Amino acid sequence: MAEAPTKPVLLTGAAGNLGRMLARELAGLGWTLRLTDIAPFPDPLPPRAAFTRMDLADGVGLLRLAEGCGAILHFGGISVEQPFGTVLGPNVQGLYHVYEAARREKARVIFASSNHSIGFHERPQGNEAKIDVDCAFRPDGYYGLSKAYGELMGRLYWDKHGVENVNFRIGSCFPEPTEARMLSTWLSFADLVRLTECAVTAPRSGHCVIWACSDNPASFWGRDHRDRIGWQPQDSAEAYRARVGQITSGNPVIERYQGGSYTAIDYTRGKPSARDAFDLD
Ligand code: NAI
Ligand code: 15L
Repeated sequence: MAEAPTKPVLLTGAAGNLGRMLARELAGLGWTLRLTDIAPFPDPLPPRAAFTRMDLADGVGLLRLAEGCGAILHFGGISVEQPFGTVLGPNVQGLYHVYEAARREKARVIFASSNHSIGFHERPQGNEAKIDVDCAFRPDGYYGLSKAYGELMGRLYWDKHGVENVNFRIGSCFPEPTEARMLSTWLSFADLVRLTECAVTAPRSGHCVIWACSDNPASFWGRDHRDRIGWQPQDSAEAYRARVGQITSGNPVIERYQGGSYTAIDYTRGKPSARDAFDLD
């Protein structure tokens, strides 16, 4: 276990599923947290934590909240597919406010990106190669597009301003896998906590992107920058195969692509019947 960070850490999205879990677990590691969300924090406040209710649209508020912080864990915003206009404010403008605050504080940003930034890559079959983290963005909706934008924002702020950032391309972070796809994409809560610890406490990160899934033999994903922050996942979805391995959608679009059900939302291209129908991809 690494030493707790010496400076406070700001956590956006603190009232969300992952935010609540991180608040509890990181406080348990002795971290001093500033929590924020547009929604009220539903749990008792952990020790050394303060909560401020705020919209990510409030750029000045975020600047104030980030004062003195060494890292910003950015988990707030729209977390599922939504219309373009709904995603835009929180996930694009809000992210810009987070990066401006990080720039002023010389803080590191830990960004909760998503597999949906690359969701239209096909799932590898048999011995087909797994994709590396520098693969092309292939967002599977407006939400995934906002995550691709978020990763690129990190690229820009590192290249131009030296703002370090670690982008977690999260698969499916839930207490347990609930369907066959998650045998590939599942990230356990404990692996996310360890990943967050590594991302914040690593001496240097630069701009890096991590496939944030557990040590799943069926993972779709190959190389990334985890060595830079010293993270290795310790859990595996494989133990759940007997329970969820048969739970599939029966929809050929969903089953073909890594992003699963998100790829089929408002999908108008026609049925993919054979791989060669997509020769021009
Ligand atoms: P969640 O929806 O439970 O949490 C997001 C939080 O952001 C909510 O508490 C919400 O109130 C807050 N929020 C929304 N709009 C806001 C605004 N305008 N201003 C301030 N706060 C706002 O989502 P979850 O599952 O906790 O995910 C956290 C992050 O991780 C999200 O960014 C999500 O995109 C990302 N992620 C999560 C995955 C998962 O499997 N849970 C997978 C991939 C990415
Ligand atoms: C995500 O990005 C979502 O935030 C989460 O709710 C899941 O849908 C996850 O991706 C997934 O792909 O399973």
